[in-house]
Amino acid sequence: MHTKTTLYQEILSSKAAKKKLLAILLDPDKIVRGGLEILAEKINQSPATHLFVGGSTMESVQMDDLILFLQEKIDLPILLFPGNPSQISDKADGILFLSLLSGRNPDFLIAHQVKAAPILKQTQLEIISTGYILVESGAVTAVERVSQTKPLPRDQFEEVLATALAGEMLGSKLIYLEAGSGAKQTVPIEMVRLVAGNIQLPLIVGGGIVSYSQIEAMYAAGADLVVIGTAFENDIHFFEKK
Ligand code: 1GP
Repeated sequence: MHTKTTLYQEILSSKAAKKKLLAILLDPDKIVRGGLEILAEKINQSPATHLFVGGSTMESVQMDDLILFLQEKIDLPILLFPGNPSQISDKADGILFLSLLSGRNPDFLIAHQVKAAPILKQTQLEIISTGYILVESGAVTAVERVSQTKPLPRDQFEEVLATALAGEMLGSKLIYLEAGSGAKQTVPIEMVRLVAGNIQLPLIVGGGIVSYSQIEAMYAAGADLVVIGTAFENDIHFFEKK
């Protein structure tokens, strides 16, 4: 178990030291139980610095079992990346406490958070407030479907930056630019550059990133942490193919 309150400090220190971070996102719905041992082995061999765990329909009881297994096998901080409050597990190290700032659905802006707060209060999880910004990526993604919100258009750079700035001013600790899991197109590189250059907060970028060159391009544009979900899900050897 990683020590409480240090995860965010570690992210800040990494940013200050220009050490780039990489999270593997595991969607519990898509994990094949029989494949967990090999999955853990591949994660351990990968350059990942964090594990994000989250999905759209997962029940917390299964989440507990999965996280306990991962804690035992993998020495990386585990952060929940929840689709809804039922996915909270106190077995993880922390939680990205998301507010979907790009949308105008109050459920995902504040109502789920109100429901989650008393539950989180009972846990030891490190809570990391995250301004979550969905950017259009060519097709309807699960985030759009589940949240019933529209992503921000991919040519509206100023709107995306204004949203990120609002998140920073509201007190988010991280900004997450999201194209959506399995997105056809990533968040535009120039949009990442604009946002990274105008906020102080660590910037997470994810969605549709399927190659090392894209990861490097996101880092070069100013992303502090890149998230890889689908590419690793589809190919467990992804990180061996640098
Ligand atoms: C989704 O940003 C993450 O929330 C990761 O997306 O599955 O496309 O890598 P991918």
